[in-house]
Amino acid sequence: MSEELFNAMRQSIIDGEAEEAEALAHQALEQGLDPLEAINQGYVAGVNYVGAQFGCGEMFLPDLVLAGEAMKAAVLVLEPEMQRRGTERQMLGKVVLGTVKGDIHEIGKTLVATMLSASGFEVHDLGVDVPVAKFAEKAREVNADIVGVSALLTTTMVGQKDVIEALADMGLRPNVKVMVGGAPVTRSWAEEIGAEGYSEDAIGAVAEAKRLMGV
Ligand code: B1M
Repeated sequence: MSEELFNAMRQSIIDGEAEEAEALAHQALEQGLDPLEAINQGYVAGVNYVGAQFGCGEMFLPDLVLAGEAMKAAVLVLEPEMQRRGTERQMLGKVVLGTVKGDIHEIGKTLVATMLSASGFEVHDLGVDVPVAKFAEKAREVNADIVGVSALLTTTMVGQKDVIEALADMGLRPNVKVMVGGAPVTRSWAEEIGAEGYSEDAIGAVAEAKRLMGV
Protein backbone atom coordinates (compact mmCIF):
# COMPACT_ATOMS: atom_id res chain seq x y z
CA MET A 1 0.00 0.00 0.00
CA SER A 2 2.65 2.51 1.05
CA GLU A 3 4.82 1.22 -1.82
CA GLU A 4 2.13 2.43 -4.23
CA LEU A 5 2.02 5.78 -2.49
CA PHE A 6 5.82 6.11 -2.58
CA ASN A 7 5.78 5.41 -6.32
CA ALA A 8 3.08 8.03 -6.87
CA MET A 9 5.11 10.53 -4.83
CA ARG A 10 8.21 9.80 -6.88
CA GLN A 11 6.24 10.24 -10.09
CA SER A 12 4.67 13.54 -8.95
CA ILE A 13 8.18 14.99 -8.60
CA ILE A 14 9.31 13.63 -11.96
CA ASP A 15 6.19 15.15 -13.57
CA GLY A 16 6.72 18.40 -11.65
CA GLU A 17 3.13 18.25 -10.36
CA ALA A 18 3.11 20.35 -7.18
CA GLU A 19 -0.62 19.91 -6.53
CA GLU A 20 -0.36 16.14 -6.87
CA ALA A 21 2.73 16.04 -4.62
CA GLU A 22 0.86 18.07 -2.01
CA ALA A 23 -2.26 15.89 -2.20
CA LEU A 24 -0.15 12.74 -1.77
CA ALA A 25 1.55 14.26 1.27
CA HIS A 26 -1.87 14.82 2.86
CA GLN A 27 -2.80 11.23 1.99
CA ALA A 28 0.39 9.97 3.67
CA LEU A 29 -0.45 11.85 6.87
CA GLU A 30 -4.02 10.52 6.82
CA GLN A 31 -2.60 6.98 6.57
CA GLY A 32 -0.26 7.63 9.49
CA LEU A 33 2.94 7.26 7.48
CA ASP A 34 6.17 8.60 8.95
CA PRO A 35 6.65 11.95 7.15
CA LEU A 36 10.42 11.53 6.88
CA GLU A 37 9.97 8.08 5.38
CA ALA A 38 7.58 9.62 2.82
CA ILE A 39 10.18 12.23 1.93
CA ASN A 40 13.07 9.80 1.66
CA GLN A 41 11.36 6.85 0.00
CA GLY A 42 8.92 8.81 -2.13
CA TYR A 43 9.83 12.35 -3.05
CA VAL A 44 13.64 12.17 -2.80
CA ALA A 45 13.60 9.19 -5.16
CA GLY A 46 11.88 11.55 -7.62
CA VAL A 47 14.37 14.43 -7.27
CA ASN A 48 17.27 12.03 -7.52
CA TYR A 49 15.85 10.71 -10.78
CA VAL A 50 15.30 14.22 -12.15
CA GLY A 51 18.81 15.24 -11.02
CA ALA A 52 20.37 12.25 -12.75
CA GLN A 53 18.40 12.86 -15.97
CA PHE A 54 19.38 16.54 -15.85
CA GLY A 55 23.01 15.51 -15.32
CA CYS A 56 23.02 13.42 -18.50
CA GLY A 57 21.06 15.91 -20.61
CA GLU A 58 17.78 13.97 -20.72
CA MET A 59 15.87 16.55 -18.65
CA PHE A 60 16.32 20.32 -18.58
CA LEU A 61 16.30 23.31 -16.24
CA PRO A 62 12.51 23.79 -16.33
CA ASP A 63 12.16 20.15 -15.21
CA LEU A 64 14.54 20.84 -12.33
CA VAL A 65 12.57 23.96 -11.36
CA LEU A 66 9.21 22.15 -11.43
CA ALA A 67 10.63 19.18 -9.50
CA GLY A 68 11.96 21.60 -6.87
CA GLU A 69 8.59 23.35 -6.58
CA ALA A 70 6.75 20.02 -6.24
CA MET A 71 9.21 18.84 -3.59
CA LYS A 72 8.79 22.09 -1.65
CA ALA A 73 4.99 21.78 -1.75
CA ALA A 74 5.17 18.26 -0.29
CA VAL A 75 7.70 19.16 2.41
CA LEU A 76 5.54 22.11 3.48
CA VAL A 77 2.66 19.71 4.22
CA LEU A 78 4.85 17.16 6.02
CA GLU A 79 6.94 19.59 8.09
CA PRO A 80 4.46 20.29 10.93
CA GLU A 81 4.05 16.54 11.55
CA MET A 82 7.83 16.10 11.58
CA GLN A 83 8.00 18.87 14.18
CA ARG A 84 5.18 17.29 16.19
CA ARG A 85 6.90 13.91 16.27
CA GLY A 86 10.09 15.43 17.67
CA THR A 87 10.17 13.93 21.12
CA GLU A 88 13.09 15.60 22.85
CA ARG A 89 12.02 18.95 24.11
CA GLN A 90 14.99 20.11 26.15
CA MET A 91 17.19 22.75 24.50
CA LEU A 92 20.22 20.95 23.19
CA GLY A 93 22.03 23.93 21.67
CA LYS A 94 21.82 26.83 19.24
CA VAL A 95 22.42 26.29 15.53
CA VAL A 96 22.80 28.95 12.84
CA LEU A 97 22.09 27.37 9.48
CA GLY A 98 22.03 28.40 5.83
CA THR A 99 22.97 27.62 2.24
CA VAL A 100 26.15 29.36 1.08
CA LYS A 101 26.42 32.45 -1.10
CA GLY A 102 25.72 31.75 -4.78
CA ASP A 103 23.65 28.66 -4.00
CA ILE A 104 19.84 28.72 -3.93
CA HIS A 105 19.17 25.03 -3.16
CA GLU A 106 16.97 25.11 -0.08
CA ILE A 107 15.11 21.81 0.27
CA GLY A 108 17.81 19.73 1.99
CA LYS A 109 18.88 22.61 4.20
CA THR A 110 15.27 23.17 5.29
CA LEU A 111 14.89 19.46 6.09
CA VAL A 112 18.01 19.62 8.25
CA ALA A 113 16.58 22.72 10.00
CA THR A 114 13.26 20.96 10.63
CA MET A 115 14.89 17.81 12.02
CA LEU A 116 17.26 19.77 14.26
CA SER A 117 14.48 21.90 15.63
CA ALA A 118 12.21 18.86 16.11
CA SER A 119 15.03 17.25 18.09
CA GLY A 120 15.37 20.13 20.51
CA PHE A 121 17.86 22.53 18.90
CA GLU A 122 17.14 26.25 18.64
CA VAL A 123 17.61 26.84 14.91
CA HIS A 124 18.27 30.19 13.25
CA ASP A 125 17.68 29.51 9.55
CA LEU A 126 19.29 32.22 7.42
CA GLY A 127 17.84 30.83 4.18
CA VAL A 128 19.74 30.47 0.92
CA ASP A 129 22.42 32.47 -0.92
CA VAL A 130 23.73 33.63 2.46
CA PRO A 131 26.79 35.90 2.45
CA VAL A 132 29.76 34.53 4.39
CA ALA A 133 29.79 37.41 6.89
CA LYS A 134 26.12 36.87 7.76
CA PHE A 135 26.82 33.38 9.17
CA ALA A 136 29.48 34.80 11.47
CA GLU A 137 27.46 37.87 12.49
CA LYS A 138 24.41 35.77 13.37
CA ALA A 139 26.57 33.27 15.26
CA ARG A 140 27.92 36.08 17.41
CA GLU A 141 24.50 37.70 17.86
CA VAL A 142 22.76 34.56 19.13
CA ASN A 143 25.82 33.02 20.81
CA ALA A 144 25.58 29.94 18.58
CA ASP A 145 27.07 26.58 19.47
CA ILE A 146 27.07 25.28 15.90
CA VAL A 147 27.07 26.90 12.47
CA GLY A 148 25.66 24.63 9.76
CA VAL A 149 26.57 25.34 6.16
CA SER A 150 24.86 23.63 3.26
CA ALA A 151 26.20 23.59 -0.34
CA LEU A 152 24.71 21.73 -3.29
CA LEU A 153 27.09 22.82 -6.03
CA THR A 154 30.71 21.83 -6.50
CA THR A 155 31.37 25.50 -7.25
CA THR A 156 29.87 26.78 -3.96
CA MET A 157 31.44 24.23 -1.60
CA VAL A 158 34.41 26.54 -1.13
CA GLY A 159 32.00 28.96 0.60
CA GLN A 160 31.93 26.50 3.52
CA LYS A 161 35.65 27.06 4.01
CA ASP A 162 35.11 30.84 3.80
CA VAL A 163 32.52 30.65 6.59
CA ILE A 164 35.01 28.82 8.84
CA GLU A 165 37.59 31.53 8.13
CA ALA A 166 35.08 34.32 8.84
CA LEU A 167 34.22 32.71 12.18
CA ALA A 168 37.94 32.49 13.01
CA ASP A 169 38.45 36.15 12.02
CA MET A 170 35.72 37.13 14.49
CA GLY A 171 37.44 35.12 17.21
CA LEU A 172 34.54 32.66 17.45
CA ARG A 173 36.59 29.54 16.73
CA PRO A 174 37.05 26.93 18.05
CA ASN A 175 34.15 27.52 20.46
CA VAL A 176 31.63 27.64 17.63
CA LYS A 177 31.67 24.30 15.84
CA VAL A 178 30.97 23.98 12.14
CA MET A 179 28.91 21.29 10.43
CA VAL A 180 28.80 20.98 6.65
CA GLY A 181 26.61 19.01 4.28
CA GLY A 182 24.98 18.90 0.85
CA ALA A 183 25.05 16.45 -2.06
CA PRO A 184 28.65 17.05 -3.28
CA VAL A 185 30.09 17.40 0.24
CA THR A 186 32.11 14.50 1.69
CA ARG A 187 33.65 13.71 5.05
CA SER A 188 37.10 14.15 3.58
CA TRP A 189 36.16 17.66 2.35
CA ALA A 190 34.87 18.47 5.85
CA GLU A 191 38.18 17.29 7.34
CA GLU A 192 40.19 19.20 4.75
CA ILE A 193 38.53 22.53 5.60
CA GLY A 194 38.52 21.91 9.36
CA ALA A 195 34.76 21.44 9.90
CA GLU A 196 34.09 19.35 13.02
CA GLY A 197 30.78 17.98 11.74
CA TYR A 198 29.56 16.36 8.54
CA SER A 199 26.49 14.40 7.59
CA GLU A 200 25.06 13.10 4.35
CA ASP A 201 21.43 13.44 5.46
CA ALA A 202 19.09 15.20 7.86
CA ILE A 203 18.87 12.35 10.40
CA GLY A 204 22.66 12.10 10.49
CA ALA A 205 22.85 15.88 10.95
CA VAL A 206 20.89 15.56 14.21
CA ALA A 207 23.21 12.80 15.47
CA GLU A 208 26.23 14.85 14.44
CA ALA A 209 24.94 18.03 16.13
CA LYS A 210 24.32 16.05 19.33
CA ARG A 211 27.83 14.62 19.15
CA LEU A 212 29.25 18.13 18.78
CA MET A 213 27.26 19.22 21.87
CA GLY A 214 28.51 16.18 23.77
CA VAL A 215 24.98 14.79 24.35
CO1 B1M B 1 20.10 22.09 -8.92
N1 B1M B 1 21.72 21.01 -9.16
N2 B1M B 1 20.93 23.52 -9.99
N3 B1M B 1 18.39 22.97 -8.76
N4 B1M B 1 19.43 20.44 -8.29
C1 B1M B 1 21.77 19.72 -8.44
C2 B1M B 1 22.37 19.91 -7.04
C3 B1M B 1 22.69 18.83 -9.41
C4 B1M B 1 23.44 17.71 -8.68
C5 B1M B 1 21.85 18.29 -10.59
C6 B1M B 1 22.70 17.53 -11.60
O1 B1M B 1 23.40 18.12 -12.38
N5 B1M B 1 22.66 16.22 -11.59
C7 B1M B 1 23.64 19.95 -10.00
C8 B1M B 1 24.91 20.22 -9.20
C9 B1M B 1 26.15 19.62 -9.83
C10 B1M B 1 27.32 19.95 -9.00
O2 B1M B 1 27.77 21.06 -8.93
N6 B1M B 1 27.87 18.93 -8.32
C11 B1M B 1 22.69 21.14 -10.03
C12 B1M B 1 22.87 22.27 -10.88
C13 B1M B 1 24.01 22.18 -11.88
C14 B1M B 1 22.05 23.41 -10.81
C15 B1M B 1 22.16 24.71 -11.63
C16 B1M B 1 23.59 25.24 -11.83
C17 B1M B 1 21.44 24.45 -12.98
C18 B1M B 1 21.56 25.59 -13.97
O3 B1M B 1 21.13 26.69 -13.72
N7 B1M B 1 22.17 25.27 -15.10
C19 B1M B 1 21.31 25.72 -10.79
C20 B1M B 1 22.13 26.44 -9.72
C21 B1M B 1 21.32 27.51 -9.01
C22 B1M B 1 22.09 28.07 -7.83
O4 B1M B 1 22.01 27.53 -6.74
N8 B1M B 1 22.84 29.14 -8.03
C23 B1M B 1 20.37 24.75 -10.13
C24 B1M B 1 19.06 25.12 -9.75
C25 B1M B 1 18.15 24.25 -9.16
C26 B1M B 1 16.69 24.64 -8.90
C27 B1M B 1 16.52 26.07 -8.38
C28 B1M B 1 15.95 24.51 -10.20
C29 B1M B 1 16.22 23.49 -7.91
C30 B1M B 1 16.28 23.88 -6.42
C31 B1M B 1 14.92 24.31 -5.89
C32 B1M B 1 14.97 24.63 -4.42
O5 B1M B 1 15.80 24.18 -3.63
N9 B1M B 1 14.01 25.44 -4.05
C33 B1M B 1 17.27 22.42 -8.16
C34 B1M B 1 17.12 21.05 -7.78
C35 B1M B 1 15.74 20.64 -7.29
C36 B1M B 1 18.19 20.11 -7.85
C37 B1M B 1 18.18 18.59 -7.53
C38 B1M B 1 17.43 17.89 -8.67
C39 B1M B 1 17.55 18.19 -6.20
C40 B1M B 1 18.09 18.89 -4.97
C41 B1M B 1 17.23 18.53 -3.79
O6 B1M B 1 16.37 19.29 -3.39
N10 B1M B 1 17.42 17.28 -3.28
C42 B1M B 1 19.73 18.25 -7.51
C43 B1M B 1 20.06 16.83 -7.92
C44 B1M B 1 20.16 15.91 -6.72
O7 B1M B 1 20.54 16.31 -5.62
N11 B1M B 1 19.86 14.66 -6.91
C45 B1M B 1 20.33 19.42 -8.20
C46 B1M B 1 16.58 16.73 -2.21
C47 B1M B 1 17.17 17.10 -0.85
C48 B1M B 1 16.32 16.46 0.25
O8 B1M B 1 18.48 16.58 -0.79
O9 B1M B 1 19.53 18.87 -1.01
O10 B1M B 1 20.96 16.77 -1.10
P1 B1M B 1 19.77 17.47 -0.55
O11 B1M B 1 19.91 17.54 1.03
C49 B1M B 1 20.15 16.38 1.83
C50 B1M B 1 21.65 16.10 2.07
O12 B1M B 1 22.50 16.64 1.07
C51 B1M B 1 21.91 16.61 3.44
O13 B1M B 1 20.68 16.41 4.11
C52 B1M B 1 19.61 16.70 3.22
C53 B1M B 1 18.39 15.92 3.63
O14 B1M B 1 18.61 14.54 3.69
N12 B1M B 1 22.28 18.01 3.66
C54 B1M B 1 22.93 18.37 4.80
C55 B1M B 1 22.01 19.12 2.94
N13 B1M B 1 22.48 20.20 3.57
C56 B1M B 1 23.05 19.77 4.71
C57 B1M B 1 23.68 20.47 5.75
C58 B1M B 1 24.19 19.74 6.81
C59 B1M B 1 24.07 18.36 6.87
C60 B1M B 1 23.44 17.65 5.87
O15 B1M B 1 24.80 20.32 7.85
C61 B1M B 1 24.80 21.72 7.94
